Amino acid sequence: MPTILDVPRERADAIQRIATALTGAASVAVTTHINADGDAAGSVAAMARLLPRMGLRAVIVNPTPWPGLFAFLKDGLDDRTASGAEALRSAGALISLDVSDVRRLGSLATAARSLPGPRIVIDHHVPTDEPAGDIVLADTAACATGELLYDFASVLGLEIDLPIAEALYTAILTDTGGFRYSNTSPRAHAIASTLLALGVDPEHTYRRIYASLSPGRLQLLRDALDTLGVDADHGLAWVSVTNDAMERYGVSSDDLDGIVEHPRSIAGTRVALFFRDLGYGKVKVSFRSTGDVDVNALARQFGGGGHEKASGALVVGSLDDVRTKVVDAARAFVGKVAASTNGRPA
Ligand SMILES: [Mn+2]
Repeated sequence: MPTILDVPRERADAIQRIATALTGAASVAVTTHINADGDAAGSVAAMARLLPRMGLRAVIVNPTPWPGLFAFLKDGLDDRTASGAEALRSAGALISLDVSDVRRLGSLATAARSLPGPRIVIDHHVPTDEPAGDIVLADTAACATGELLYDFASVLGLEIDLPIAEALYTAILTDTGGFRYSNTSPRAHAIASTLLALGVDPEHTYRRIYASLSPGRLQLLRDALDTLGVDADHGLAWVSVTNDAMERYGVSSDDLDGIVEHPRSIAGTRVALFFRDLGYGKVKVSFRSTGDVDVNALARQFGGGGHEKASGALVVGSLDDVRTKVVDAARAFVGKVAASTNGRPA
């Protein structure tokens, strides 16, 4: 009898292709995008624990250091991130997780482009013109890359032990915004249910991820909220963080995760924006949609991208200039959405 946990045919076929490609690899480098979030870190940790169950050696080689918030997922894993591209080149195969574009591998992108061994991608973003590999399992219907890793284990008959279950639960929990966003599918809950049955402690996991804040993080949030801008007519809200704020409060870029949820939580917000001045003439912009606005298309106007409801872009300019430019573009963009009949800009 079919069940919700059955792996869709195209996914199962791609997983078999991946397993075949990995056969005989001396070691497998597992990587993800710069500034790994919970889905990225959870997926990398899960894959690094699943590969040995296939008789393969796994090394983690990320473009940026493992996020402190998710340190609990990495116990006992071999992290060669500090050796960078060199560690990548000495592996026989590469698996890029939660990455739709090779450029999201940051300092590892050049090495990743020219690896001789199989280059595999498992991802749930909107595909781009330069994926990080040629053997691809990609499905935007997956709530998180962690969902696709659950399918990977399931198709290949790999046992999910407690550390793997915790990694997958973290991936799904964080990418669905704590089971609140529209990607919270019946399947997301069904997988979470099996992970809880395997022993994941939901409250403990919640406290570790969402209730372990430093005072500095709240001080930084206070400063960010001080910059709140709202354009109620267009359903826009935004906040900004200056380049010295992280140092001033002794916080890391992990601590910026979730700040955009505050402007997003204002009634009537259709697009929330978060501007982070990187301090060298570039501003990182996060775009979040609450409903019918495709912010992936908006972010692409600035050379970025991601998902329809969550995207990002790196924009050259001062904080003030970038904010003005992006807010103006967002006004024009949501204006178009309101005027169209199908919820998408023409
Ligand atoms: Mn993801």
